[in-house]
Amino acid sequence: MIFDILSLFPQMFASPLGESILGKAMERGLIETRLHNIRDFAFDKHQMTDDRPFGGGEGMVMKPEPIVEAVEFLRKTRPTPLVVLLTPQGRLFNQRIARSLARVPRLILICGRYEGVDERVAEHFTDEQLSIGDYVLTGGELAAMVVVDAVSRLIPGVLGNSASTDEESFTEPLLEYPQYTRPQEFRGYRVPEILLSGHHEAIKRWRRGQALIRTRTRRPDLFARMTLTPEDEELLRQASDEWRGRLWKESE
Ligand code: 9D3
Repeated sequence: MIFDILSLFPQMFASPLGESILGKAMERGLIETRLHNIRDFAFDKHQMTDDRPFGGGEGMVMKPEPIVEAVEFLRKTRPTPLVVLLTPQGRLFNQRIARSLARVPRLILICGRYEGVDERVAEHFTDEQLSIGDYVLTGGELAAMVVVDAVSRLIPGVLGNSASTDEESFTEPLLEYPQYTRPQEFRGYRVPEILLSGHHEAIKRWRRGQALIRTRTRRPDLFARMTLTPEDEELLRQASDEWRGRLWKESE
């Protein structure tokens, strides 16, 4: 999988993509990131990449020529890339989109800066526009890194072998249960007794109950999409009772 990243700040990508899992995947040739400075495709005397908005208004807009020059240069080489623009106006990136992008052999990720990119780039020279969420970033770079990370871990071999990413696509929209490790008591806070019991079936049920109750309280949007079994209903009741008991004890 090849990621061609177009940015005015390609150095921003060095460390996040060079470390840890993605760094290893890069060394092993499973993924490749090619960083391109948009300024290198600005062929006027001052290598201008931005200009004032037509119609007036605050800030600057990225000029279309350098970005389109870069895209057309990269499009000439195989495999033919899918062109993605990172923009607050894009489709909301999610795991389903990550899975579909992981099947493409090559992506061009265009990172905007300032107030954004000339609309003609978005409209006529890209295949897809993506946003990573409803908050304001200073540019598309961090959003591109999120996409590279989420897509790369779906490439076979990138995560070693352990937890299969195929499985993820079939699992429920459920938050995970809480995890604990040693020590058994940390600053007076104990690990839930059930996890030390060695009773594997009971532990499994407790974890399911925890996952269900956290999803209901923290992510009602996900919870609404679930179909609960009668056992789930019972586990939820037990988990809520336990939770109420804990609140009660604390207020005593
Ligand atoms: C404060 C500037 N805003 C005008 C009132 C518009 C604006 C322009 C450019 C807001 C953010 C940006 C830079 N952001 C991105 O390029 C971006 C982004 C984001 O900000 N949030 C979530 N996903 C993305 S993808 C690209």
